[in-house]
Amino acid sequence: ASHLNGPAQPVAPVANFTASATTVNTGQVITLTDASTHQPTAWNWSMTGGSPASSSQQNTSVSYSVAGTYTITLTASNGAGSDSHSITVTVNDAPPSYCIPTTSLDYNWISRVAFANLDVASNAWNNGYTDFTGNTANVSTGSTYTLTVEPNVDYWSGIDVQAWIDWNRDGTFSSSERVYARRGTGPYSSNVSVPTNAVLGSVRMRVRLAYGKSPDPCESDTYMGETEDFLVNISSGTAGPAGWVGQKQPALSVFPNPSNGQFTLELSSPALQTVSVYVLSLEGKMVYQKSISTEGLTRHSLDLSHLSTGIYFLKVASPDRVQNLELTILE
Ligand SMILES: [Ca+2]
Ligand SMILES: [Ca+2]
Repeated sequence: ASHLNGPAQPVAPVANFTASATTVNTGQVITLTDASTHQPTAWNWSMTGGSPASSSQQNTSVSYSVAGTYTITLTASNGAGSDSHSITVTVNDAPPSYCIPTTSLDYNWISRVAFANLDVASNAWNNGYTDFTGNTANVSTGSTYTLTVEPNVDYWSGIDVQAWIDWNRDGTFSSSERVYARRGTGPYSSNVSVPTNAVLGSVRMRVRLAYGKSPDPCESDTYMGETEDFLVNISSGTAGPAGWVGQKQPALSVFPNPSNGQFTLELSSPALQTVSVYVLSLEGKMVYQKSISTEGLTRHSLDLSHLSTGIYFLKVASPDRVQNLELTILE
């Protein structure tokens, strides 16, 4: 047993690392710090889809230009062996920046905005502009929702209420994106239809009340009035089953379908939630199960290539309901 008193035997590393964030916007840098044990001498980072896509430094960083779900793997090695550790990161589209209009006088302001499930009351004029983008209306393409604006009015004549939704998410409110316009006394209420080609995810809605003129979404010289901004989360009305609008179930789609067993599941969820994903055979036997945390528009790979060809049933269960979709696996 003399070797017990000899030099320490080399031990293969146990790979580990920390990430500065696991949910980021496109372009945002994630710092990755090695935390492997047993003295690795080489590091190999796999960051497929990122910039850079790989690194051999001990510590590194990565960013992603396209929204999605990505895997980061560190393989740490020394003379005794190697080990790998992986994490998943979620990349969301960075929100565009918007012009901020100002207003000079505290007459005639917005006291309430309601749209779909959103309903925000505000007590007073707030230097002409209030950012309410912490409040989200959940809508679906192809559906119609009521937009209601309640004004607090000191001078009735010439009140002009307008609203825009940045349907194409390009950071500007174009005239074709004006969803509401009314001059005169209220009620200020109208139906807004969500275009079928609207960009999915979070976009901005701007509501503006002016006096004596039709407000531009950006101008800063309006006499009196107020502007309020909100978020509108747009889900695909064709992917989700009818009746999900305004509730918390994610809209889902799967592509390609049929496939050879490699599917991508796309979920659009208005709020953070955990859903259970099951795949059942025609006989009702569970052949796949996965738990997914989702918020906003996310994509997840479903690897069913180990299953034999045929038809399967995908079930996505949220706390409120179960949604079903047929999957076909081909050769
Ligand atoms: Ca207000
Ligand atoms: Ca736009």
